[in-house]
Amino acid sequence: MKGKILKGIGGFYYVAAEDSKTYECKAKGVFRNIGLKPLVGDDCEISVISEAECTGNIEAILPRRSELIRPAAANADQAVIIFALSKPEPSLGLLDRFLIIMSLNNVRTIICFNKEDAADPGRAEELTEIYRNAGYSTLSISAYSGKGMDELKELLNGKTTILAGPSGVGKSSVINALIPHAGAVTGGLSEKIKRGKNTTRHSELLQISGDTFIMDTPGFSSLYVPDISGEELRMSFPEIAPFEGTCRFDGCNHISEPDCRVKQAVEEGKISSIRYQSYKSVYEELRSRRKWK
Ligand SMILES: Nc1nc2c(ncn2[C@@H]2O[C@H](COP(=O)(O)OP(=O)(O)OP(=O)(O)O)[C@@H](O)[C@H]2O)c(=O)[nH]1
Ligand SMILES: [Mg+2]
Ligand SMILES: [Zn+2]
Repeated sequence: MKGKILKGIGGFYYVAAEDSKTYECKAKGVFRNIGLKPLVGDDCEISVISEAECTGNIEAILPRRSELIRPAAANADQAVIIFALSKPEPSLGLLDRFLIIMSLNNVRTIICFNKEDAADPGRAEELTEIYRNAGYSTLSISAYSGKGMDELKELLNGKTTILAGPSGVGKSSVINALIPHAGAVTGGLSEKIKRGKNTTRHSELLQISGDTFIMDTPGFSSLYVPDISGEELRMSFPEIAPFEGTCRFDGCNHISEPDCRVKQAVEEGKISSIRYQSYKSVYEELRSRRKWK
């Protein structure tokens, strides 16, 4: 029987099968032998052990459309990254790292700034403008008031979307707003450090309707950009990429080279200086790892 892996905890996989039941399955040793680990979002073939207890074995993983390492997910068509406009304060450097990683994986990303209801006036516009100008789909939303939720729903339609972001920004709250019976557990912020409490511990795929799925994931607090070339880094900033080949020097890194069109665009306010700072900071980090080619 065919099915889809919704969740994996402690060696068990929860598979929504064709008969509309969810089976608790183990993955047979055969996967380990070939170095394949079932992922949430995988389509698979299962054999039923007990119909009454809804238990079974995963026999085969069907070919993947896409594969993400962190958060681990198979078959995601796109990602929605959520940051709160405040509480917790958004780290744009972290957001930019996520965008680089998704670009390297060829996964389209939509940016959502949540908690619009609690933000200072003008803050939502300020941040959405930075990212819209850079070329991203950007929404300002509120899981509480429902603002922007219809537009978000529209963007999710017919796709499998992975919902990612730091802890406490409202990922699970957004899921509950989209799927009223989802019952995702949500948590407050820690008083002292004003961060999330890592309420969601395991990724879980949920069905919004028909072929529309969304994955809740645990919050992250740091992201590692893999060792990539200078060109790959430049290409993963959609507002910097078009300048390739237009500066005085071929392969200009847009750092300290003379006659750099990117630095000029930053000075003229055509490229956000916040985004350019992120670019520079990742560039320096990659360089300091000394694997720079
Ligand atoms: N003011 C406001 N608070 C919100 C909104 N959405 C979520 N919250 C609150 O933010 C806190 C964290 O929400 P969660 O949904 O648990 O956040 P999360 O991103 O799933 O966090 P982790 O599971 O820890 O990664 C809770 O206290 C929510 O009630 C919103 O739109 N406005
Ligand atoms: Mg959560
Ligand atoms: Zn340049």
